[in-house]
Amino acid sequence: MDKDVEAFMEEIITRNPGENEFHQAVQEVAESLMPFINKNPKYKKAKILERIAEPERVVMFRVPWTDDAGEIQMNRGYRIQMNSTIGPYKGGLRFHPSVNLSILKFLAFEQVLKNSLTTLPIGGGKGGSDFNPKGKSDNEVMRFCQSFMSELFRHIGPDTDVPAGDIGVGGREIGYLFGQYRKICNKFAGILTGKALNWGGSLIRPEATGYGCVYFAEEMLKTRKEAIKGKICTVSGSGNVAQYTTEKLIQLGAKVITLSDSSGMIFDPDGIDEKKLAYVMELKNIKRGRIKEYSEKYGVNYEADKRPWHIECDMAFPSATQNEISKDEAKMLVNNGCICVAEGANMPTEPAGIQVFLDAKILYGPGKAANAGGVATSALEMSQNSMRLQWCREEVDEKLQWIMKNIHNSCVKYGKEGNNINYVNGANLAGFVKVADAMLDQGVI
Ligand code: NDP
Ligand code: 2IT
Repeated sequence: MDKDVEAFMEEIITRNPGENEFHQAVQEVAESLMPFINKNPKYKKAKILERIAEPERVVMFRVPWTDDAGEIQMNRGYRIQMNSTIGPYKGGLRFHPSVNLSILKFLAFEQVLKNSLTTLPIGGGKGGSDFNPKGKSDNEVMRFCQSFMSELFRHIGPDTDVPAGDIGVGGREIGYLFGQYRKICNKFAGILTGKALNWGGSLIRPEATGYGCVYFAEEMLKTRKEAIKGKICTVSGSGNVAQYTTEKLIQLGAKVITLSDSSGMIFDPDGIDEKKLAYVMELKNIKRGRIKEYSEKYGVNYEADKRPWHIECDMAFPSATQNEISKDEAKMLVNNGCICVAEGANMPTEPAGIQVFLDAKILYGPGKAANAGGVATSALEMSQNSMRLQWCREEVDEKLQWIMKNIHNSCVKYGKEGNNINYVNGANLAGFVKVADAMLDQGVI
């Protein structure tokens, strides 16, 4: 490891003991940025790297609620307000039993650079709870969300911090959270994104992360005179991002052959068509069932406790969670002829796996660039709320496509290395410069 990165990381590890995911995210960025910062002493002198790795504010709170049996349950809520230099804190809420400070700080840190890349005026934040929505009734989820918002409301606002969805938080949860905010604040305000269309939501927001990821992959392919049509694709996850990644890939003529959840994966060599995808959406979003049921309905293979990366493909779209592609799985993908990996999830590839992709010079689009379409469209939802207007589907989709092209251009500008584009360096540098310059402008605060 570079000596400056090593010294910097020692400090990060001492200040944030045990927060492995946070260390991982910061180290990747520090490795990209250190040579640039050393060449540009203004950033070094102002200690920008040290400052962006320290949240502006962390809120942690008790979330008590009563289950259907009348038993009192207790969870922990969080909101990490990481950086508001270029706009209000913006980023999702994750409800998953694994949620802790390390995971939310890594997500908030990534979010700052991602949001900067979108071209829109949004700062970075992330929040959530160790609440597990699986197996809970709608009423239990509602009571949990109401209790969560009964504290969160003090810390958010249309010009302060605007949360949205992430793992375990979709339209249902955003509805309950918004309702509680409206009741206790007596305000109808754009304090969350991912709202339903009939109360302030934006068209295309549910689709945006998946669609955006495919648009980004398309831009990457163009640099090698390739196209999506006819490509065999593996997708992991079967939630919001996986579903709309699959939908767009089908629309563009690709064949999606896998999906997964935390219990296992399905392999459908004939491809998941629109009808099968509609079944997945009903299964996951309404029945809240397991992906295994797909294999029973369509008579395809199900592998318990497996991820899809051993299946031969042209393109891979990790869309479930962090660290879901190991070094060995990355090697398997490359050896099987995969030419493009576009990350719908945040930090899905382990550092050693990223190195495999970079060494093989395949098209590797890191999450903070490839999945930025979701938060970008959230920012478009904020614009529509501010104007009290609603744009049509085509208008939002056009803006999303333009934004993904722009993010790709920024990655090319900052990541070009000879004939190759290093999208990791490109995204980290492009995201950093905008925030860093704004921090210089605004002084030591
Ligand atoms: P959902 O909750 O809708 O879906 C998550 C999917 O990933 C489910 O299939 C879930 O399986 C699976 N999954 C979750 N945790 C794990 C785990 N620990 N191991 C294996 N599988 C797991 O979430 P999203 O689709 O919204 O989010 C997926 C990823 O995309 C996350 O990394 C998120 O941060 C990222 N992202 C989301 C955006 C958005 O707009 N929603 C925007 C940008 C990035 P199961 O049902 O079994 O839990
Ligand atoms: O990781 C992400 O970018 C999200 N979960 C979306 C955040 C948002 O504010 O729309």
